[in-house]
Amino acid sequence: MKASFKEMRQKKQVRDGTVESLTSDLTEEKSKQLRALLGNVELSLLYKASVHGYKASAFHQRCDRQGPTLLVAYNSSGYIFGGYTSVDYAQSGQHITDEDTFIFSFQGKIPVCIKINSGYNARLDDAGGPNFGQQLYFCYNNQPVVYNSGGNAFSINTATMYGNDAQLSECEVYKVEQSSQVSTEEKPWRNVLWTAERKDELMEMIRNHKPVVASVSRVRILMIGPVGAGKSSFFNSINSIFMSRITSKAMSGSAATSLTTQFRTYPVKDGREGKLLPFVLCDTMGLEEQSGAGLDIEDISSILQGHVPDRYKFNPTTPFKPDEQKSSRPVSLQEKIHCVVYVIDATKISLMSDKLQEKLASIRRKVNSLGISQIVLMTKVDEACPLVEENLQSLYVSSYIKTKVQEVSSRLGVPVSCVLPVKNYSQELELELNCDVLLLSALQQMLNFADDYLDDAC
Ligand SMILES: Nc1nc2c(ncn2[C@@H]2O[C@H](COP(=O)(O)OP(=O)(O)O)[C@@H](O)[C@H]2O)c(=O)[nH]1
Ligand SMILES: [Mg+2]
Repeated sequence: MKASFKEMRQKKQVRDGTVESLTSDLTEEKSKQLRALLGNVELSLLYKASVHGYKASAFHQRCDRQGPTLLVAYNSSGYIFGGYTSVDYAQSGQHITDEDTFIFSFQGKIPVCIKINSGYNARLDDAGGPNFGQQLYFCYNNQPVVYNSGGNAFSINTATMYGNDAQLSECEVYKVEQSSQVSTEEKPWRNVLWTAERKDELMEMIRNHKPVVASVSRVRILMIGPVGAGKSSFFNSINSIFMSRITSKAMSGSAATSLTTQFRTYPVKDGREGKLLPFVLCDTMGLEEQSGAGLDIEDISSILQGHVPDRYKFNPTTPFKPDEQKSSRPVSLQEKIHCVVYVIDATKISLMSDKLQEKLASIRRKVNSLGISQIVLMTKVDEACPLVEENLQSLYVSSYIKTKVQEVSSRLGVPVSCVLPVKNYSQELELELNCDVLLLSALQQMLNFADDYLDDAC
């Protein structure tokens, strides 16, 4: 394990040449949570208002031209909050645009982030104290206070953010640097056999899978997740493995919002001339954060209960209405969804908005009430962790991936054991054994989970 707290106590050379020891007020747990927000980074304390003074000049003396920084403020009501900017402070007099900037506040254990609204400046880079969106000012007027001047750069609720207690007990600014070290676990936290035999064994198990209920010939798996999470890519990846070459049947990587939300069901063949495999992957194409955009809960409920036909185009403003005749006919178990898979991008978990989290929670309640099994497919593990990018076999020794799995588990309220990290095929031209083993293990798990539901459903 890396000494994760080396940034907590460090010697700093100050202007008069004396060496000063700065101690962070962040607990190890909170520091870890904040670092997880920013990827594989280290924090080093540049400025501490109780030591250097709540003065804009003191702040600039220590924080200018330091690259990306994270500000963490504290008040005596116990709130810990602040913001991040990826652009140097430089007193340039310029308006700064910074799409990566965000403000945050710990709500319980989790730092909840608010991204900057589009079209707004991140700040005016002047000689004043630190501010976010020319809206949230720290050390305002060289005083230990935070001040929300109003405005629309950030959608702030000051009660949630800092309990409306504007008096600061501390204000710290950290330099944010990409970590050169990647921390690893001593032992893998899940065991995977990364061998060709294991791949063959998994493929054989999947081919021969017989759902526990005889009337169900194919397990129906529904993939739900935001646009760009990797739903189409997962289908393409599984299809590629069984076709023994990279395929791209489902359109992947298209527009940022799914204007028409079409329901697609994808059976997979065992090779070009092969039989159909005993599962169907269903793609909903998009789950937008806003209500009135993308799929809503009623649409999903109709899909779960087997009312929605393949290629049905949802209307984002009116929920699906099954036609009278068809809906009076009882839907067979074969047509219903037997396993729900939430597809979540590993690199976006910490920045998941409250709205999306709420939407997922209400879907989960619906899925629970129908007794359907649920799994989280955590995609893009290669993008999330450099160690994994280099070698997929490092997946279950990467501490970072472990924290991401725990985070997605707590945000979505599903057990850690139901979170399956994978790397989809995205740019590869050839299949790769490690990738296959991981993807097939995930699929095998989905089939097992579907069996648990079917077992109960009859
Ligand atoms: N590096 C990497 N890229 C991925 C992965 N999964 C998906 N992508 C890429 O992410 C983008 C969006 O994926 P897509 O499958 O279209 O997402 P969808 O909107 O959920 O169907 C595409 O450019 C994919 O190539 C993954 O596991 N790793
Ligand atoms: Mg898609």
